[in-house]
Amino acid sequence: KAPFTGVPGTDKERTFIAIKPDGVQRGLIAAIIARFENKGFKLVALKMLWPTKEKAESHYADLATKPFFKGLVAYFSSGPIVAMVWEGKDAIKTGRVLLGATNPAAAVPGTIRGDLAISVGRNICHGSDGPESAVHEIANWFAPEEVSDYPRSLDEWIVSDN
Ligand code: IDP
Ligand code: MG
Repeated sequence: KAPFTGVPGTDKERTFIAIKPDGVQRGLIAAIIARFENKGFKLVALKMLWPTKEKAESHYADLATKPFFKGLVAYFSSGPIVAMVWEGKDAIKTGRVLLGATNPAAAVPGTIRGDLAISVGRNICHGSDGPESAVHEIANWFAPEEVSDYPRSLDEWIVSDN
């Protein structure tokens, strides 16, 4: 059985994806989930929660020295978010591709931010940027029993290298 944070580099790679408070307020939950679901990734955990300032700070700990950190923590804890774990081959890297560039002004059309957002301070979604942050973020927001390890009969129609 895979550790609940996933196994990077395998079909069990897992990434933490969140719909930020602005994405929830704007009614974009279903639209954002659909991008990941339609792509073929497997949803293994999902919940709505209102982040405390402390949890937002630990989530973004690596950005603590940035000038925008205080505002970022206020933004991320300003309302409920939808926290998710998505699984699949290259889920971390490809998840970032689906989100688009951090600044929506630079995000290409076809990406979530490129299609649905304008401003870097209101870019509607979050995705882990590498294997270490995926492990840290999944463990920051989820308990092991909240992540479901399950087979999908469709998997052989979604993943093959030959
Ligand atoms: P990412 O979300 O694409 O991984 P990071 O550099 O990790 O981008 O930054 C985390 C979040 O901080 C961004 O998604 C965005 O909401 C916010 N942010 C990043 N840069 C700026 C900035 O220059 N001004 C305001 N907010 C920023
Ligand atoms: Mg980041």
